[in-house]
Amino acid sequence: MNYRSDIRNIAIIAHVDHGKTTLVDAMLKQSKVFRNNQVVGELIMDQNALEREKGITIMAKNTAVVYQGVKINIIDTPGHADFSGEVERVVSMADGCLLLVDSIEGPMPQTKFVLRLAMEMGLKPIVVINKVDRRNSRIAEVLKLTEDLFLELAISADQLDFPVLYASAREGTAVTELGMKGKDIAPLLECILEKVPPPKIESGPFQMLVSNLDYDSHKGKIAIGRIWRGKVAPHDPVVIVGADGSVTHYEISEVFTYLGLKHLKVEEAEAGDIVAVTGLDKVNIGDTIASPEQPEALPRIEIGEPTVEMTFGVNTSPFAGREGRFCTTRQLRARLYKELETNLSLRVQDTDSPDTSLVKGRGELHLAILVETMRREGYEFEVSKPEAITKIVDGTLVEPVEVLTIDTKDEYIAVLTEILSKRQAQITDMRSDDHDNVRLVFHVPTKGLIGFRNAFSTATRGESIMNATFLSYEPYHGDIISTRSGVLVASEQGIAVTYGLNNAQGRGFTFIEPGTLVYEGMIVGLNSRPKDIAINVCKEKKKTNIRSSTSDIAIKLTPPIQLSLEQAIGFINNDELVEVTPGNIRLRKKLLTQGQRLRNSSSSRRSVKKQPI
Ligand SMILES: Nc1nc2c(ncn2[C@@H]2O[C@H](COP(=O)(O)OP(=O)(O)OP(=O)(O)O)[C@@H](O)[C@H]2O)c(=O)[nH]1
Ligand SMILES: [Mg+2]
Repeated sequence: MNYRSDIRNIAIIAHVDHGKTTLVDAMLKQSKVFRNNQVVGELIMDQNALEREKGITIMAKNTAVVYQGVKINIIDTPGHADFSGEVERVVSMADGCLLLVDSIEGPMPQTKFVLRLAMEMGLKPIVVINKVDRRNSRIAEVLKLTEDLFLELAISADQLDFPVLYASAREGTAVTELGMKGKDIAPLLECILEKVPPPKIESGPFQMLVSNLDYDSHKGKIAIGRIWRGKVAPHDPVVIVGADGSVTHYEISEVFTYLGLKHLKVEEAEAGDIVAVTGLDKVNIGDTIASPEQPEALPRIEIGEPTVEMTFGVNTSPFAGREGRFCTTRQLRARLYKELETNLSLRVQDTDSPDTSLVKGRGELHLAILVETMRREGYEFEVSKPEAITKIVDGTLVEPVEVLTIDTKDEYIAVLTEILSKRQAQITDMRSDDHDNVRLVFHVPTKGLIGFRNAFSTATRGESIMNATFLSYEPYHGDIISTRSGVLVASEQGIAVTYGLNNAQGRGFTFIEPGTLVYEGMIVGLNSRPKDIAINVCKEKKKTNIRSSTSDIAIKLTPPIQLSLEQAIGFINNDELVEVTPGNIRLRKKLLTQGQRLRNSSSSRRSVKKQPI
């Protein structure tokens, strides 16, 4: 077995927001891959529009820097638990990893998830305690907790012997000893060269595993992955070994390697490197591309199962087809099935209705990002309330359960425990510090977390942080009775006016501005009582000839609550839908007229002997 000393392949893994992408910025800047006057900004790798808006990484991405003549291929991964499939997809390209841990937050549930994954893949981790510049950092304690995590997760003894660096990714510095003054990120790059094993290379005919796909309007599909054996050059004949073992013959068009943000066209690439190749229009993630001389498949990538599902259907609202470019069943289905090519932890299933598909993902955010992406591409459709996916194991109904970690203040403990107990959560840990900060840990069924984020932000006035990570499947704990009050439903189609909305505000909160087009059955607000009520928000004040002393006083409306897409998805109940178009997000009842809803509720009352309390 040979090694390539001129390459290192590393993945950067961590809990959400611990600074992975910022650390990549620091490495890119230090290695001078940019022109001196080039404005590159922050979070350079988060190039997708939604990533930039949300300030989170959604897709794993490759880049590379050269340090002391050695090329370091870097894979930046997302830290949010909903995008864990992305981490699972790409870690097999690496030989080592940087495990980042925030110097205040310490190891979090997702830190454990990604470290376990790295250990299982046999990667050698380098621990980077990040954000050491932050006031209140508790570095020694965080290091101790990280060591405990290693003890818990290590598979072999040598995994316990890991180097530790202390970094401020934002300032672009890293040091090997606590207390040293950092001046640049070089100590980290040196540590990577020294501690990450150089890639092993097998001699023999070409073989690479496809870990990612990209598209280019000129080049077509781009397959990205690591070469495990042999060499590849433009015009080489190759075969693709598919999931079913099928072998298809192709010719490589072009070969690229990474440097900074660029793809470099090369004449040849060798085992150990991470490359992008074009010319293979039928390739999928997980396939092996190999020389026809020895077409052996590499083990396919294993991805965890989805935990949450919702329906995506053709828009059936009275406003259907007005705003979207792609509105038909065929277009919607084709788009969803196309998504499966790159979004590995997603599943799409046909339903009894030809207009509706069932889409399964790793969490509400995973699905919401897909909804938002499609909306921006011009799709128009409707989605249902997300539901946790249950299954039968050995004759028992089981459901997904998650670990929920909340960082909050003492004053919110009571309200949070109350909200969460209705959602079947059980507290498993509670730790406070001397400054009224407290960390609460719960085990909660996934179904109890749906829509929880809205309630959580309101209850803690946006001052707390929550994170949830899949724990295990457990026997079904029973249904949760809706915790939300009723809604205000428009009783007529038309344009909402101040007078009508003012009446609605007498009942609760409204979601729309005057001038908004509404249809019968559209949800326009939240009732303060448990039941839904129909209300005519288009109703004008009756004109009279008598001038009253108050008639000239303008009505002052309370500003409406504007729900974001994620909030809207978390808000709706089972008998409601979110209508998504490029221009609008509307909430609606599934049954639009009051008559239909009344008939439905009386027939369902007849079929249930005892009403739930
Ligand atoms: N004070 C301080 N802030 C940092 C440091 N590194 C990152 N941050 C900040 O932490 C936030 C999150 O940084 P990111 O680099 O996006 O974190 P990430 O791990 O890539 O996040 P995800 O990809 O969404 O999981 C940003 O606001 C950064 O500016 C650091 O060393 N010190
Ligand atoms: Mg990131």
